[in-house]
Amino acid sequence: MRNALSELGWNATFADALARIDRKDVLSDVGRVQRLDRGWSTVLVARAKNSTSTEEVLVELRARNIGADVAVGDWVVLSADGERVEHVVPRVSQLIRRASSDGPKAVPQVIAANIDVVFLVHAVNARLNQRRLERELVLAFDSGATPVIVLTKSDATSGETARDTTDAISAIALGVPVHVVSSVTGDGLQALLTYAAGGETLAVLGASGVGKSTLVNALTGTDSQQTGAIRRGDQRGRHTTTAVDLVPLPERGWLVDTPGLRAIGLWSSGRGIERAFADIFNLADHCRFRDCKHEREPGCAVQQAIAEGRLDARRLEAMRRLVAEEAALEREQARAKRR
Ligand SMILES: Nc1nc2c(ncn2[C@@H]2O[C@H](COP(=O)(O)OP(=O)(O)O)[C@@H](O)[C@H]2O)c(=O)[nH]1
Ligand SMILES: [Mg+2]
Ligand SMILES: [Zn+2]
Repeated sequence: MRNALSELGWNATFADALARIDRKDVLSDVGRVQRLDRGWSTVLVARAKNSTSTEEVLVELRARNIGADVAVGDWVVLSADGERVEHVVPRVSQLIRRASSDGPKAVPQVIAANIDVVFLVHAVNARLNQRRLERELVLAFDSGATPVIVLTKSDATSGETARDTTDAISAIALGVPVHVVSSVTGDGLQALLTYAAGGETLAVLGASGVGKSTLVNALTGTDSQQTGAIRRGDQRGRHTTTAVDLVPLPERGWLVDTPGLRAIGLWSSGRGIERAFADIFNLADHCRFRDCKHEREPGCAVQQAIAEGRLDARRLEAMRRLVAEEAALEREQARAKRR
């Protein structure tokens, strides 16, 4: 068996980041956060299988998060007594959103950390919520993870509908792979597992009811996530995911299920919008004026594409709203920093 920590996703990048942390206590454990509840982390650490063997296994420890800002997927250093999370190793990626989209104060919520690939999950048998997909793509591109679009419930619609939806998405989400799968028949699942073939960590993101938990269970071959399917004698029904959890995949790699997020408020602003709207940015390269606002300027390639039916005006409008939201957030964050 390979080194247990490297099977968990530990690599030279994290080791370098850890080496730069000023640690007084060198004897403390390094582990990965599997689950959070209230002020506690469940942390996976490597231990010798027994006193005579060099083989390692992963074991769960529980530690307090006092003062530490921890997310599922984080690499952490525990205090010598193993009771507290002492340090969080700098993340290579983080899925982060604005915690409340209606409150006046901007507070970030890290949904998951150190994710390599994020599955943006939509149900193919329902009308595509394009505005939501756009937001998810911005969040994913800004996170540092690689987005992949997963259309679930292929068994509940025709192949033709699935192809039309795939084509429509591919035309706007440039360079983002689209997979059509069914967690019921197992169709397409093997292709999703290849994203974790090198030991990567995957996350699923999507609205409630699109089939995230059913997908996680099908991929992991377990029943770790409660799903919305109503069981006999258990009428709790839909919207049942509460905990975020780092779950092992059958061969290699890890998977994080996230609760269904009703709102996806933007938080970090990097080049996410530019990448999620690459089709519009490509058009804008051909506008006559470099600072074209794509309103009434002559020689505007964006307006021309709308006039010719090659670009949906609502998509341009959606991009403008996200740009405005990000600008407002930046002002808010700057104000908070000055305070
Ligand atoms: N037909 C079909 N139903 C599915 C599939 N995946 C999930 N569902 C159903 O969709 C509902 C919501 O699934 P769930 O995994 O709880 O969604 P979540 O809220 O995104 O976690 C449940 O009734 C599932 O049984 C699928 O691939 N095919
Ligand atoms: Mg769920
Ligand atoms: Zn223009």
